Amino acid sequence: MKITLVLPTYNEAENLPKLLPVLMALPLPDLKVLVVDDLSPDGTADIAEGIAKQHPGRIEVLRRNGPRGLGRAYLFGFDHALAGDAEAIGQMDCDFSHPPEKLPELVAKLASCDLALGSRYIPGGGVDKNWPLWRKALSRWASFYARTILGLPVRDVTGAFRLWRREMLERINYKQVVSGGYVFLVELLYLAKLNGARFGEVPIYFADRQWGKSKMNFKIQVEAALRVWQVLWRYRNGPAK
Ligand SMILES: Nc1nc2c(ncn2[C@@H]2O[C@H](COP(=O)(O)OP(=O)(O)OP(=O)(O)O)[C@@H](O)[C@H]2O)c(=O)[nH]1
Ligand SMILES: [Mg+2]
Repeated sequence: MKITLVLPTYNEAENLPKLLPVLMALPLPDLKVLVVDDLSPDGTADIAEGIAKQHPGRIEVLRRNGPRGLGRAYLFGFDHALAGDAEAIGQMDCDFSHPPEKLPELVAKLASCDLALGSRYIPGGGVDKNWPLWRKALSRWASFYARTILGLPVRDVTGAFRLWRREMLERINYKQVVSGGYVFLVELLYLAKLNGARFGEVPIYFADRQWGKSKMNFKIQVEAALRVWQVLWRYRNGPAK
């Protein structure tokens, strides 16, 4: 299966040179990686270009120079991936929180679903053992809360380790997604549900980033939770086709 993995990066100069070789060594010969960098001041994009030269045709680097943002970077990457020949499009963080060795399991899962998710909250999954209790509780609560409000049939709704069948990603008309941050991820799932997606989940252990700076905090998560209601309201008359 031809897979294009969209890898958004912002200041990942430490992680990217470790992650790309691991991805290239997976037993997925038709895997391509699309690095979508938002002009990281630490030179992530240049580093990516250097590594890309060692893997001709398998790594591409896109430099965005609009306003930065994870959601926007994904939408840009999706456009590019769909313009190519990918049969499946992946999403993944670049900081090893999403175990790259689990990607083949997502690929296998996609045989029986339209969207395969790396999931922290099904048996066999988990979150970093060093997370403080408040963060564990908040993350679990956020997933429970969002999935209840939106009726999502999955356990982990804010994770970004995902693999889409091309047809499903095309069908959801993702250009209508307006949320940023974690809610961007929730909104994508909701659109998939409204479009009749079959979901699959693969357990993952989510480890905290070891290198590079964290942008997580309490405020970001609470704000995200409130915005779930906006998502529900936005599609009250159904999604745009
Ligand atoms: N292109 C792009 N990528 C981003 C941006 N913000 C974050 N990223 C990338 O998106 C992925 C997830 O971001 P993280 O900073 O790891 O977010 P998080 O996992 O919620 O929090 P920490 O790991 O604790 O920092 C990483 O690969 C980041 O490099 C952005 O504005 N633009
Ligand atoms: Mg992270």
